[in-house]
Amino acid sequence: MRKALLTLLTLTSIAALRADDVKEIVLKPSPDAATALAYDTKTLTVTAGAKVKLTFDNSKSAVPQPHNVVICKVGTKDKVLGAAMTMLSDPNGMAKSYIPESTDILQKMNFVQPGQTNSIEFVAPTEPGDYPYFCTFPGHGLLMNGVLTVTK
Ligand SMILES: [Cu+2]
Repeated sequence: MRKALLTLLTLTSIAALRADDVKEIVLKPSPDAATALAYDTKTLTVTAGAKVKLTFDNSKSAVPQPHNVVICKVGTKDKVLGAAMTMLSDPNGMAKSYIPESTDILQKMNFVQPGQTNSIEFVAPTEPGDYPYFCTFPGHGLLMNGVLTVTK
C-alpha cells in the first residue's frame, strides 16, 4: 500500500515536471474570413532542443478547410511547397495530406479536418535558426506559413 502510494506520488511529480518542461504552442486558422487561409500566428519561438507540443486547432474557422502543419529545414520552404504542388496529380495526394516525401521535412501533422484539433510532440532542432512552417494543401502555403525561430 505504502509502495503504491509512493509510486503514485512519484508519477504525479513526473507529470508536473513534464508539464513545466514542454513548450505548448497552439496554432489556428486566422479568425478573419478575409485571411482565413493563413495561420493566426506568423512567428513562433522555442529554445534549441526544447520539448514542444504543437496543437493545431481547426475547430473554429471562418472558412472550413482541412489544414496541416509541416516544419522544415531552414531555407527549404519553396522547395517543399513545390514538391507538395506536384502531388495534385497523385490520386493519393489528399490521403497523404499533400505532404511530400522529403528529408527537408523535420516535423509534420497530417490534415486536421474542420471542427477537429490535433497535436504532435517533438524535440526542437538543436541548431538555432529560422525554420519555416506551413500548410501543404495546394495553394495554402503561400499565405498559410510562418517562421519558428529556434534560439540558443
Ligand atoms: Cu491549409
